[in-house]
Amino acid sequence: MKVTVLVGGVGGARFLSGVRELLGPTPFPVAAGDSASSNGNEITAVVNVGDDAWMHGVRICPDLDTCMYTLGGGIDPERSWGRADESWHAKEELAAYGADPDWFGLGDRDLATHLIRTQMLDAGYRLADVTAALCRRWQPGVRLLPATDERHETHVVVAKPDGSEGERVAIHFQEWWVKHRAQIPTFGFAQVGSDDTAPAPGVAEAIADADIILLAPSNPVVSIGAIVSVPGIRSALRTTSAPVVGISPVIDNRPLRGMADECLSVIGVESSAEAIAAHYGARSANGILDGWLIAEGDTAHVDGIAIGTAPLLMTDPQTTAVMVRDACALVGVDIPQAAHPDATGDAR
Ligand code: FO1
Repeated sequence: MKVTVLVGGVGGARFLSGVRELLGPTPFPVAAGDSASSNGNEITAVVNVGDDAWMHGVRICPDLDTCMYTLGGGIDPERSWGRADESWHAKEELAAYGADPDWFGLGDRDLATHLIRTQMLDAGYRLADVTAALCRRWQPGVRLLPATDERHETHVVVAKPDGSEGERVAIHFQEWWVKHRAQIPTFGFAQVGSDDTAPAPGVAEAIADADIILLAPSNPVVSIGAIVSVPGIRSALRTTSAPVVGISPVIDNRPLRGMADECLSVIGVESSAEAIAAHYGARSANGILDGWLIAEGDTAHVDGIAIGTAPLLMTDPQTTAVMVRDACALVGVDIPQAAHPDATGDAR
């Protein structure tokens, strides 16, 4: 079974843990033509790179690192980003020199990841190869692919802080998210990067050859939206023979984490299971969804999209695995119980 998952940061990483729990780890490295894991399953995550930023001379890839650390056992469990047992000496020293930015949590252990990545990028390696090299250490048990190797950053159009009425400026997503907590007047999002942005090697194939494609319950705008905005990815989703199923990022029509509601309101989409599904659209109507799994108690009716309900709290990989099975079943893809030796029994 080949499963391809579009993921952002925290929610995406948790969801991936459930996919791995259900299907079993994908051996590393998965090169084209490699035999998949012992039970024939292969999980590929197409990860958002819109959050990526140059800071203090190093390239930071928050969503790739959050997935790698979460699945590799190095994530800080409280923050859900960055490394466990972290220290902040480099950050403090940079601040003592007045180096900007001083608002971003650059951890000492995390810094090693950014230094390795920056050195490899400088040596001419593609981001996909850098990610594979970093994963040799972390062994996430799924293949992590950046949506694109190119710069494709999310920038945010906001009111100019000290500008006159109506003046606007674009700031990097991280500044909007971390420094301002999205609490400043915001007018839109734009992807900034190279003109020849294309899906990273392996992404188009992972979408075309999949048995099923899952959209993790990540931020529909700055995570899933940023991935789908990579030229070629939306058309790949619309033409693949695999069914595409999304998992709603809201419960009781409220996002669980992050600031999905702020992002959705900026683009004029209500933070409801139905509005988000309509925003993604049915594949039969120029959109990208065949199925949409929503929280029990929420409702959604969108022509052309099969709606299912399930408990959507990702409390642990075993619980999330049940949710993943439900999402697959929604479009007739039945994951056999024995898909993975210690796959969860059907609790319900
Ligand atoms: N999120 C924060 O809210 N504050 C931070 O200081 C912060 C630092 C940081 C450093 C490395 C990294 O990989 C992620 C980091 N994040 C931080 C999360 C980051 O902003 C993500 O882009 C968002 O969580 C959205 O996925």
